[in-house]
Amino acid sequence: MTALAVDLGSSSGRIIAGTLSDGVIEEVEVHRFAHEAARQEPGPGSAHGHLTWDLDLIERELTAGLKAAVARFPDAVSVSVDTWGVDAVTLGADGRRVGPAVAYRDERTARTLDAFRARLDDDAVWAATGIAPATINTANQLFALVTEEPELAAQVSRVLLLPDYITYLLTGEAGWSRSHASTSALCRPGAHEFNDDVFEALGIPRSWFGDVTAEHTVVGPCRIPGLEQLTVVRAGAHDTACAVHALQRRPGEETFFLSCGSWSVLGVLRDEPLLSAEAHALGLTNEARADRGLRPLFNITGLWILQECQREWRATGGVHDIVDLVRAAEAAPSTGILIDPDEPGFAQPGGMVGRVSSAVAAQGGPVELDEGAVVRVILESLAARYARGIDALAALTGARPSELTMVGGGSRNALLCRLTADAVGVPVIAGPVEASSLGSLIAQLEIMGHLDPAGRNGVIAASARTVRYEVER
Ligand code: LRH
Repeated sequence: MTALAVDLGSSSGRIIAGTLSDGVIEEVEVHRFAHEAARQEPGPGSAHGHLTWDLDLIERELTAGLKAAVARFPDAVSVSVDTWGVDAVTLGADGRRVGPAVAYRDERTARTLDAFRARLDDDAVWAATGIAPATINTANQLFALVTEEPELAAQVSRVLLLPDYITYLLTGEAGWSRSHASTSALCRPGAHEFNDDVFEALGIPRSWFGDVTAEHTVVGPCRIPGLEQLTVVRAGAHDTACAVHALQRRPGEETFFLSCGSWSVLGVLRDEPLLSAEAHALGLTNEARADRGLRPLFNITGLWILQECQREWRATGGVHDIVDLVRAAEAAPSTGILIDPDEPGFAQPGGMVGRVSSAVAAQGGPVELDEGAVVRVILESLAARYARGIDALAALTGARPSELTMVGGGSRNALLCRLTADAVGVPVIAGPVEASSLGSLIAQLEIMGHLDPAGRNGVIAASARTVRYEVER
């Protein structure tokens, strides 16, 4: 029997079919499409313009992809949707979208940050939610909406988190999935309920949201013609929550993880949030898993820095293929100079090659860097940031990993894996690459009663392709 994972990332969407047989999940990518946030110019509706997602394209691609998946896998029984965090969709009273689907990197939250802090400062956000204050958070985005566009806000009657919006299209059922809701900074620590005080302090209508919806649950039958055979489930709405569901647990040990995509998400699995002042000072954030547990973590600006450089090199006819770039980086001598990926400028779109080069030159490094040298600086800097993050997690939990599991697209980057093993000082187990989809598929099979959670470790071991990198230096 087969389950379907809809995994929407910030540069591509994928539909992956997973068939369970003899304790192994065989994954097949049935559909993939590219998409990206695009700038919408200022106009009558918006004085500033916005960086927006193309939800029409995403909806079209997902529907076509699911139809192709069902045609190819007639035994498909279930589907679940996961996406990146923090973004949400505004709906009017008729249940249709109102206003643009603004992307979390839009500058509206920087423009309204002082006003946000005047109502809820960083310490208050942390105390009320256990989430690291950040301009990308849903709370900041909705505050920007009510502050800058009150007329548009007045037309909104409901806000659905992005994966829940797609689930709503598939089923007609509204919900606020806990793992994704936890990234909003609108929930109490632990993310079992929304925090009404946060809504009130920020002037965000509480009526826009219902209650936090438990995951590992069935939503209902799919209502899209041709897809009625699918039961829609909430396997985990946030991509990182799904990814950590595909982690093997070692008995008696804390489970650490590094999920490497546009973001590098470095954390540990826990039952309770880590809420100390030290955790706040270190920039920790307590997000939720799909299975009622938590995953305290650092959201680090990750391979986005490299992806933005690739975008520029592609436009200017430079080397931009990732395989060629990693080869060039391997051949490039180390400058010994690191950038700090946490610098807010590295989270912004555009001009990334210049930003990396200036940061290197400002520290006395070479002024002219070729593609390979730029990539090497980025990867060495990420590896060093991961090592600092592991030290911070060790200070907060009293535990260190004996090996570090690295999942997501970045786990395919052998140079990054080797640099990480050397910087952290423990072997890296790289893979699976598609951890979010594997986690979603496992959770779906558990929810549908086809897989006993007690056997999860064995299924992961049999299904996940991994490569081990030893510490070399
Ligand atoms: C990674 C991720 C990450 C961030 C976010 C915006 O895809 O979900 O956890 O919170 O995107």
